[in-house]
Amino acid sequence: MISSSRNSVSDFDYLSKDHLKEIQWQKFETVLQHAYDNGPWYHAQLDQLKLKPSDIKSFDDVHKLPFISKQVLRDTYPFGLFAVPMDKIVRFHASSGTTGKPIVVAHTREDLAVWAEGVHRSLLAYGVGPGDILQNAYGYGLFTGGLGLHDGGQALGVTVVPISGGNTERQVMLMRDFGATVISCTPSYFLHIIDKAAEMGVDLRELPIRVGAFGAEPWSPEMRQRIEAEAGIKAYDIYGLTEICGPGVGAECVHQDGTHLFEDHFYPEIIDPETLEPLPDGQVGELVFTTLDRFAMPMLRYRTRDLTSLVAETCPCGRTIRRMKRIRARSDDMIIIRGVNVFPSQIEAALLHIEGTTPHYQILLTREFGGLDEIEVKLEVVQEFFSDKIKDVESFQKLVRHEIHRITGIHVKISLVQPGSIPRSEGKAKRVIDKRVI
Ligand code: DLL
Repeated sequence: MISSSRNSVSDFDYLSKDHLKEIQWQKFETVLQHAYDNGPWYHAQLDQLKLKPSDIKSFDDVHKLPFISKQVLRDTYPFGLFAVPMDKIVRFHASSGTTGKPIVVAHTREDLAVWAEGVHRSLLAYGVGPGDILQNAYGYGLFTGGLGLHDGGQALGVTVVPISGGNTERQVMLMRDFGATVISCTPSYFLHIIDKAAEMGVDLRELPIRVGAFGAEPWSPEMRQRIEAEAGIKAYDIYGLTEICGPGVGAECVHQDGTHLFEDHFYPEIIDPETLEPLPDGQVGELVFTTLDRFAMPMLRYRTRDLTSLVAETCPCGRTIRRMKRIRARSDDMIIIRGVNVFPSQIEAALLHIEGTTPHYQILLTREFGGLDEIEVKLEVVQEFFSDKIKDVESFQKLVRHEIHRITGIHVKISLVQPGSIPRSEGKAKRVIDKRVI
C-alpha cells in the first residue's frame, strides 16, 4: 500500500534553490500586480506608502510592503479584501476570531486547486497514496480541516471517509470495519479516540491504521511518542491556517524532523515580533506568509503569530524546500505568570515525562484582587494513582510540581483528577483557562 512518496505533483519539493527562487519571483510579481490592480484595499495601502508594485524589484524589497494582521481581516469583514468579482469565488471558509465575528476567506476554483495540492503533497510526504483509506475526522464546515483533507486526499487518489469530528464510538467502529490506514484529526481528539477504543476493547495496534495527519493545534514530541506507542502508527504533523488556505501549507516527511513548507505556493519569512525586522534562517521569530498563487484574496505578508524557525538544509528525504521547527507557541498565547513567560507546550512536555500521567490536562490561571497570579494544573492520572495511601498522591504531586518547575521555572499547584473528567474536544483542545482579572 505504501506509495513511492513522490509523483509529478511533488516535483516542486525537490527543486534547486535557484530554480525555486525563480518560480517564486515570477508568481510574486504576478500576484502583487493582481492585488494592486483588482483589490481596492491593497491599492489604497500601497498608495498610502507611495509604492507601486514595480518598486518591489526582488525579494530583498519585500520588507517594504506592509503586513496584514488578523485585525485587518476583522476591519475589512466580510468582503473587503477580495480581489476578484463574486462570480469567480466558489467557496468561503471562516475561522472564529476573539471578537465573535469570523475571519472570512474566499477561494476561486484555482485557489482551491492550490490548497488541495498542498494536502496532496503532505499525504505523499507521509508515504500515503492510492489504495490507502483516509478516515477524515477533522470537522467539516467553515473550518478548513474537513474539506481541506477531503479535497487533498481525493486529489491524490486515496479513498476518503468523510466522517467529520465527533461520535467517537462510531469512529472506532468504522476504523475497524473499513480498515482505515490513515486518520486525520487534531492530536488531542486522537487521544480521545485511543481512550474510547480501549474502553470498547479495541486494540488500535492490531488494526491496519498506520499513519496519522495531526495538526490544527500545537503538540509536543512527548505527545507524538504517546500516540505512536499506544496506537501503533506514525504520527505526522500537518500545518496550516485559514487565512493562507487551511491544512497543507506544510507537512512533515517520514524523517519527522521539521515541517516542510510548500514554498512554491506560500512564501515564508521569519520576523522579530517586536521590531518586525526580518530574521535569518535558524532564528526563532514569527512566521509570515505571502500566498504566491491565490487570487480571490491574496495574503501579502500575513502575520501568523506562530513562533518557529526555518531550516534551509536539504532534508535526508531529498526535499529541498525549507522546513520549519515545531511550533511551540503563538506570540499571542504565551502565558506570563509573575513575569515569567511560559508556553503551554512546556507544561505538556513536563507532564508527559512522568509515568502515570495522561495527556489530558488544563491550565487554570487566577489572580487574587491586587495579588499574585496563581497557576493550577489539573491533570488526569491513571486510575491506580487514586490509592488509599495519601502519601503516594502527595509525593506524586511533588514530583509533577518539581518537573514543571525544572522546565518552566515556575511553581504551580497540581490537582489530580479522575480519568475522563477533563472535557474532551472534537477539535482543538482548550488547554488554558485564564480567569485573571487584569
Ligand atoms: O487549524 C488549519 C488546519 C486544519 C491545520 C487541520 C492543520 C490541520 P485555523 O483554525 O485558522 O486553521 O488555525 C490556525 O492553528 O496559526 C497555528 O497557531 C495552529 N496550528 C495549525 N496547525 C498546527 C500545527 C487550522 N501542525 C492556527 N502545529 C495556526 C501547531 C498549529 N499549531
